[in-house]
Amino acid sequence: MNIFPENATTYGQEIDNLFYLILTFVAIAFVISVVVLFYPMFRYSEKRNPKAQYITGEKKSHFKWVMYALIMLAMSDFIIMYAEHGTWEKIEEDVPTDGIRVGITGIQWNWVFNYAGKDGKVMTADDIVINEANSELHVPINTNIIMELRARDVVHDVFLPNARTKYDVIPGRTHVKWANFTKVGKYEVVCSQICGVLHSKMRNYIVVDTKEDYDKYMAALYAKQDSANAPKPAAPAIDTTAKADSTKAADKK
Ligand SMILES: [Cu+2]
Repeated sequence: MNIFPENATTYGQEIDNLFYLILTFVAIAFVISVVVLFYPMFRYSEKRNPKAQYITGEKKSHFKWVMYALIMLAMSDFIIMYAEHGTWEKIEEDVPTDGIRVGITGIQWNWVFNYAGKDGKVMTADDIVINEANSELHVPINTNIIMELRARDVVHDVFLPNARTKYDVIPGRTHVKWANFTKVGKYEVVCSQICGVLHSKMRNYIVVDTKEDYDKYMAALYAKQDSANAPKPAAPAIDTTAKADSTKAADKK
């Protein structure tokens, strides 16, 4: 049985397992609560107990039941914390350094994607910026994708259901998250904090390509950027050349 969207990352299954662990504890707590609530209604009905009892809870025999509940609650919390700390560390603290860095910025109302430019760094002047409705962020398969998450105007929430990744993005802060996709496909990037009237339009995609397809896609993007930036035959271009020549001439002397 799988009640979740398809998992497409290396750590997604760990998150699902944690969900089921917590669900198990909650289900047990629910059953116990329902029994504790309804059983006394029958056991101590007016017919069987015409005179109501007044219990202060001070006697040990009464107080122990409070302690049992407290111990069970604390134990389940500790077991969950013990089970999840490795996953938390892996996802939140040990962010890989090797991989591809991308920028994902929430604006009213779109997700803006930044690919590194020729300098290999994101969020610099030479980035390739995709700011279109329902746009796609292409990433290669089996590679660490390091995502710099930001918000420009209000609080948004990056949600990648298929990567089991979700994070509130707050203007002025950068948070780094990562994912390593194991399946080729097209996966949603949505906003899950109501951020204004067109919040529901914040639906973009991460497209996981094979490495060859990704290289082809990026080559085309860079070529497009190059042609857009190509110097037009105008005065400034000639000026730059003249300057470079004079510097060379100075070096020779
Ligand atoms: Cu939003």
